[in-house]
Amino acid sequence: SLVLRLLAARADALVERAAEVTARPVVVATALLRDGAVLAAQRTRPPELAGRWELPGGRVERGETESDAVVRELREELGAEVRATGRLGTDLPLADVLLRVHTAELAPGSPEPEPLEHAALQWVDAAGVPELDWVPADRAVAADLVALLRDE
Ligand code: 9L3
Ligand code: MG
Repeated sequence: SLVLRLLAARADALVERAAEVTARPVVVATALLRDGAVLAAQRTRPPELAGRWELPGGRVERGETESDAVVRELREELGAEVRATGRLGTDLPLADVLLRVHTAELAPGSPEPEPLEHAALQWVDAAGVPELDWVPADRAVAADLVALLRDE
């Protein structure tokens, strides 16, 4: 019937769309949590994002799991040793990448995070999250982040 054909066409379009979204390189952003606060990092580049705050992270490399990338990126950017503990919110398709938010905690004995690649770092609690000048992509998970911090 016409209805079934229309539904089949719609299903095909959705499958195609899913393939397109998953084909983008994944960037992991990490909500590093401690004592009811999350670590925010101030970007230095590009000019339109410099000065605004993000959840630290970066591109997942070939042969790496997302958890591997969380651990490696935070080691590179913060000099800290972390454990990936879960996921937060929904995937955010950006212009050329898919941003996926993970949660993490500092490993016992980890050095204190340092801004090795950022302008500054700050621990932000649930009340502070909505106030911060997040980069647009990370602003999208602010509500989920507040809910998570209030639960902790
Ligand atoms: N990005 C957005 N929010 C984040 C991170 C870590 C990354 N929390 C975006 C910015 C760029 C892309 O992902 O469009 C790649 O990130 P980077 O390599 O410029 O840090
Ligand atoms: Mg990065």
